[in-house]
Amino acid sequence: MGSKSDWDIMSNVSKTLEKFGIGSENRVISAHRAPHLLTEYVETARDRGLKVLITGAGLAAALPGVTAAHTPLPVLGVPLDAGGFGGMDALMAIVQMPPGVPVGTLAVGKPGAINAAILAASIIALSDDSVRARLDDFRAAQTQAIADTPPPDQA
Ligand code: RP5
Repeated sequence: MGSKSDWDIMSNVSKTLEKFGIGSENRVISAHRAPHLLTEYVETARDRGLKVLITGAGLAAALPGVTAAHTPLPVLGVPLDAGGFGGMDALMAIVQMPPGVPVGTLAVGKPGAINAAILAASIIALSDDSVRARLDDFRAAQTQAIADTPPPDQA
């Protein structure tokens, strides 16, 4: 994430990944304030065994795009509301990548952070039977938890 101020939302990524038995590294590396550190981190990510990079940033939100520029790994981007435009600024910055350098862009804020982790689990599940089984269980439990009628006092 681009700032420690993003952690309140981005902590939902690692919490969700844990449900699928997926470990993660959590790092604050700003594309604007620490550009050289970002380059080093991203360029070594694949050789260190990382499979998916989940990025979250607000305001100009360069982090996801710059990350994608430095690696062929799948890069997911979570736009964050850091004030001003309700996260629309970050959403537009992250989703509008030039052809050839994709960022899988999620919803603004907590829903996006949770879905980024689930999408990463789906990618990892393609080559990991344990994660695949947990993902199937998660989807089944989610379906099971949906009531097919509203509570009596709202009917
Ligand atoms: C972005 O600027 C960060 O991702 C954060 O969302 C926003 C504000 O950062 P701080 O000023 O709180 O460090 O780079």
